[in-house]
Amino acid sequence: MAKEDILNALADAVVEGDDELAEEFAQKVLDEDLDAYEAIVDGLAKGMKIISDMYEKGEAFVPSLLLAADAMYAGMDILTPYIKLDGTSVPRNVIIGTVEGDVHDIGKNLVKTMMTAAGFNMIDLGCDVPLDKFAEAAKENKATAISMSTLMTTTMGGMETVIEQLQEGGIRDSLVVMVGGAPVSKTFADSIGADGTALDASAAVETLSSLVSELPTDLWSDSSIAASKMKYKESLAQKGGKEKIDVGLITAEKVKAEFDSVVPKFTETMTKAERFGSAFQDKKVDRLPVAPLACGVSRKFVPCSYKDYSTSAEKYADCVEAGIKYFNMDTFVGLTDLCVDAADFGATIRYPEEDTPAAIGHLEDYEKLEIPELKEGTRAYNLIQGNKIATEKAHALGAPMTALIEGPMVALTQIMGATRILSDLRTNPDVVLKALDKTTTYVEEIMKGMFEEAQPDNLCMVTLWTNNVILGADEYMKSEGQVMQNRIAPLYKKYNKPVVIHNCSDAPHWDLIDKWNTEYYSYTFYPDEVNKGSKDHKYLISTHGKKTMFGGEVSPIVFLDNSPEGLASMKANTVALQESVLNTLKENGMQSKYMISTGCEVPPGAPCDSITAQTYTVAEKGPELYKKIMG
Ligand code: B1M
Repeated sequence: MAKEDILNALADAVVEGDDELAEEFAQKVLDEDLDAYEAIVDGLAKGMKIISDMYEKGEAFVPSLLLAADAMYAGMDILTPYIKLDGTSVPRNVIIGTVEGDVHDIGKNLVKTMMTAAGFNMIDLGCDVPLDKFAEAAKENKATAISMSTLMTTTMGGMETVIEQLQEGGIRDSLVVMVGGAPVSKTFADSIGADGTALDASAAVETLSSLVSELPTDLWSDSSIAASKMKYKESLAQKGGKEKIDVGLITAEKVKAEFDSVVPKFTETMTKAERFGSAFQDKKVDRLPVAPLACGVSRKFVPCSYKDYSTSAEKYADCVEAGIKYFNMDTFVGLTDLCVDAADFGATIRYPEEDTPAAIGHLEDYEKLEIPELKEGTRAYNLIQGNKIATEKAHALGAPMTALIEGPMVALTQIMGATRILSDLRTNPDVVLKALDKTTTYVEEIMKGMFEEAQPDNLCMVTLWTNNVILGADEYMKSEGQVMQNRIAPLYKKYNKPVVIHNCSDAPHWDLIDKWNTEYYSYTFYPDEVNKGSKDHKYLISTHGKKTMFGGEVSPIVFLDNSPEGLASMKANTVALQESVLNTLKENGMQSKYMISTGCEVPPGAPCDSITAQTYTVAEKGPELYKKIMG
């Protein structure tokens, strides 16, 4: 077989995600005495680049990438021992991980795969990595680079801390630091003193390779480290200490004091329930309803920790009450965290004080998954009780309550790990579907508990994976889509309740909204993902608006900025969004079917006055805008 044919076969094996074929042709490389390194770069890694480019164009989905990575690793295991070193080359160790507080690891795993393909020796610390572990591992392995990912704005600050720790230890100049993940921009990377960032996994490798090629040698010598330490001390002396304050608690006090001093704060002609109910039916209202998902932020009025908010029924209900009152929300969407079902299935959950709880210690065996009994002591039981009290409190304030639970697929990925589920969905679908059947049964139990016991006005289901960024429509319909269609949506109907869906991600499969007769759909709009199917209110109202009430669109990230400019821009954007929504409703012969909200939970560390910049602006300017546009 010609060399070109073998290299192409290796690339094809990776694109197809066929690990047996990758092993077979890797063996052929050795049998034919071809160069192992060339086979990795021009065969296996080339295949990985092809599938990665297809993903970026929306032509392939995450499961294909994960299987391609498995095939690439299978081929590399055979070839790597035969790479001929020139005697001078040293292994280029790269420490990789997702920073503390963040459990998103799909993107990090893809970056790792591409870096491995480029010849770097990756030392993977996993996700939710304690910050000091990065410097520790770098020192231990005399690393060439550190690659840090985060998907959440709440954890971005951790990257700066790692860089400070590297400086303190005198090893910052010994290596390249790259940071990345959806919220990381070039400006952010520069501001924290990172060497570079990149938009996707392929670009990350190119940037890393170029940065590493510029690194001088002898960076790990004692003298170099001592000089680096000295430099850091000098720069610290120049900067002065950095003050870190919790703006959240301080602004909560401010909002409360202001609110309590001028009760009633707003003169409104409709109660919250009347406004929300009318908008739901597209009837005339005094203004559009508003309800950002600011659950973790609302706890600052109580105040209580995020753990209390998400595990104590009473505290949860107190936070709901405070959120409706002080933020003037027209309903409270009770997102506690996405690990409630997972905890009851036995997954270990971490409850950081200032962050959203996260599932860790995923369960190993599908066979061991047992449907929990919904009884006192389970998190789901607690959530039902919490929503029962919260509904009473919300009603006392004239507001409807919207409880929230995670859907069957979110639960399953929390229990077993997302990377694993998404791969197994292709290679072992029956096992995944059986497990999905179990999480669905538990979700159904919780739904019944909510409808019969807690009786909130609405129950919102999180279907995170209804998403073109992760799964194609066909694959989705063969997994969660199927159970949503055949079991979950009918259960809503059985209890005569509206189907309310929260997607929490961009580019969903919009036609599913109709399939499930969805009556409220909460979405996020990402302007950068328009080519993958992310849509804004103009599209959604004109295509699905008559049947479905929409809300969301505003990125939760913008709430982190409570500088005077940040607050001013939030107010201006809120006015602009209302104007645009109202005009779109009017153009489509509608009156009010839309809620101003956020596409996902506002980071729990956000200051309260960034929330009121939205909610109070709607209350203050909404009536005037509504009159002007709708008459
Ligand atoms: Co969550 N989540 N999530 N989530 N989730 C996001 C990130 C979010 C943007 C959704 C939204 O707002 N609409 C939002 C963050 C908002 C914010 O910034 N504040 C969010 C939230 C809020 C949360 C929770 C807090 C929800 C809750 O409980 N209230 C919770 C977090 C818990 C925690 O971490 N403490 C949570 C949980 C989860 C799941 C567990 C259910 C699941 C993660 C599963 C897993 O990874 N193991 C999940 C998912 C899947 C998402 C979305 C839908 C998709 C993320 C993803 O995997 N994308 C996401 C919305 C979205 O982005 N569409 C969302 C695909 C992946 C291939 O892309 O990771 O961006 P990405 O990686 C890319 C690039 O970024 C780049 O290359 C990669 C490949 O091309 N890149 C680098 C990555 N690292 C790089 C490093 C580099 C360079 C480039 O240099 C070093």
